[in-house]
Amino acid sequence: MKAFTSTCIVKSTLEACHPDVSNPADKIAKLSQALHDHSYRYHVLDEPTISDAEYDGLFRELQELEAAHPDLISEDSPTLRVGAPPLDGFETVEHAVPMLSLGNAFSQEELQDFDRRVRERLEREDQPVAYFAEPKLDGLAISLRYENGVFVQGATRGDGQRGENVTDNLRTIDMIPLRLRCENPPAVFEARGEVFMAHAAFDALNKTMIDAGKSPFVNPRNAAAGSLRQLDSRKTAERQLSINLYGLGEVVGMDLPESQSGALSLLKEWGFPVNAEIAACEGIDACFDFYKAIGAQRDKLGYDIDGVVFKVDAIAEQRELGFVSRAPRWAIAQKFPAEEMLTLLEDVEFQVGRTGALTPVARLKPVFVGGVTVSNATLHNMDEIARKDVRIGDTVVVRRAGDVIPEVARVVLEKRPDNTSPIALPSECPICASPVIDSDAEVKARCSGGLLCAAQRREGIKHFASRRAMDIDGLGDKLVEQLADEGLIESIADLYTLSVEQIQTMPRMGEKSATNLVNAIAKSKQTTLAKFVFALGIRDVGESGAALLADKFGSIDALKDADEDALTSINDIGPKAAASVMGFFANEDNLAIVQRLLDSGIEFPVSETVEISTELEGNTYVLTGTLSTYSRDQAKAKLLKLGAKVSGSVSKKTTAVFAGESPGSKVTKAEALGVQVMSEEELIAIIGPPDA
Ligand code: 9MJ
Repeated sequence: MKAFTSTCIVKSTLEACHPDVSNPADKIAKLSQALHDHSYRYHVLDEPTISDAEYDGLFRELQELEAAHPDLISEDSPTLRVGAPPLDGFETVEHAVPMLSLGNAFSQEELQDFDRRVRERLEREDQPVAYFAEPKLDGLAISLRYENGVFVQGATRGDGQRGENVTDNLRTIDMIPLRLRCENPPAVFEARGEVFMAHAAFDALNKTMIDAGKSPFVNPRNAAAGSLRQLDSRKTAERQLSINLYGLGEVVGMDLPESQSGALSLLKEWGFPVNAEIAACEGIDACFDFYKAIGAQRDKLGYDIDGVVFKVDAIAEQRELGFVSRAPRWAIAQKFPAEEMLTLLEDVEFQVGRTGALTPVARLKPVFVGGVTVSNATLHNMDEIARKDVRIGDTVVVRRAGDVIPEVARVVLEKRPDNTSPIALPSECPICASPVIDSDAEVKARCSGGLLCAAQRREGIKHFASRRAMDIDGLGDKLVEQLADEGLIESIADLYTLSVEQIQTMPRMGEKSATNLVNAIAKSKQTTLAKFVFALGIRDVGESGAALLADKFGSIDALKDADEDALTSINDIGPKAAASVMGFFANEDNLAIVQRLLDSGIEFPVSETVEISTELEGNTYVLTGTLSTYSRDQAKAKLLKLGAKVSGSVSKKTTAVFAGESPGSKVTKAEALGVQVMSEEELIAIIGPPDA
């Protein structure tokens, strides 16, 4: 417990801890309950009733009793907050319900666009939507899992599907209840929120770091991330981390609240800290007013926020709106304007990406902006350079918003000296000297070297190893660079020939880390066809495109032989992606690499190919209202797989409208146009029930 401010004592609580109980189990239970209560009063209600010293006294008493009776230490004992012995690494845990990311709005217009999309989808064009507003905390998203009311697991967001198990570390955060404050806890309850570090804690931590001769953290967000990701949770316990909860994950054994505001009330009632600066906003104008009001108070909050999150309040409406990619359609983060600083543009170099695209990068006189020191910033492409009229030697405005890559926003022309020089696109690749192609059809110029170009190969290897591709644990960008610098790998296929002895020869690589890497590479051989296709890095084929290709063709052999008709028969695979797939497999070097990968033992379960239904091919459907067995996105995906098109609006070309509950104006329009309207039962008769 940290820094109590009140010294007022509630006698009944202390007496409750010192009753005439000779039974140690009862005494431990009573002391634990009293410590849980005081922690809740201090952190959630902000109404402490005992002093620091008194709390410490109770805590020590419990520690002594537990030391004498280790078999009586409960899973949610307050003494576990001091940390546990160090771990070798964090386990990965799967989120039962994915953790979402948020779409961003950077202007009032973008916020209004969001609102318009929401109203259109909800078919209530003329009625304001009830939103709920929350400050956007700038920390790390986490999920806390309670089973039968007891905190059992805490995880980072990771990629949204899987995160790191940081339970021991989270347990050290006093603000997190180790037990839900409710009578009949549900079987499973996941609370989601943000771990962050308040300014006071950040300043104190940096002072100790500097006093100890260590480099300080650059901003509170990095300090929070560094503290939460300590393998020794006793170190985390020494850091003053804060947490606020703002959502729910998996919940089993109870009815969900009907609104976001209801979810936050429930979280607060059950002992979780919830941000105080939250508000119901009727309509988007009220949201923008809230955004301005919070922006004005931003410096006085005592912790970093980088914007405001607006969420459609009614959970039924959230369900109706669904998701796009990993972001909900029912929420948006309105960001505060990016931080900007002036500095000198000293030089420009060209970076070569995985597909050969050349990106001009400004080398800058280092400048502190948006919480970090920036010495490189993207200039995007030659058109942007021309549009902004950037020259070497200019004073430029550098912008960095949140996590995004720093960019040169504009030139300060008034400060332009006489001796600036223009930025020219090189005619040869700076890495492999192959000719650079600058076609009008594309924004970016490209190196024509393909796999001959070391930069393209390196970027391809980084992509191949990344989490959503082959997921080679521990093989990050830096290590790929190092392996390539040492000449140990030239292509993705070389990864599977690496030995412990070879890796060990590299600087800062012991036998243990080399063995771990070789094991991780071997482990990646068990994968799925979708991930493998994505990992190959075929141009214009992203993660969902790769999944569709894997579904349709079922094997690399079938995909290799696919012609344009077969490829473009998949909804969402257009002629450009089809040409890229065919181009990739027409290249002998690529074929040789794929063969080497397969020969090294990469395996995926052979999936059944999904036939395109002739029944639905050429049909266009519209989904409206709330379906009870499917979400609209799931129904759409299934229709797409079966060859149908799915549209957002009804026209004479619409084959049929599938109407769930409260369908609204699309049904009226269909009837007016003589388009068939079908029920959810009829939909299921055509596409079958949802996959298990
Ligand atoms: C933050 N960072 O404060 C969400 N968040 O909701 C709040 N983040 C969120 N909500 C859904 N208040 C996904 C992320």
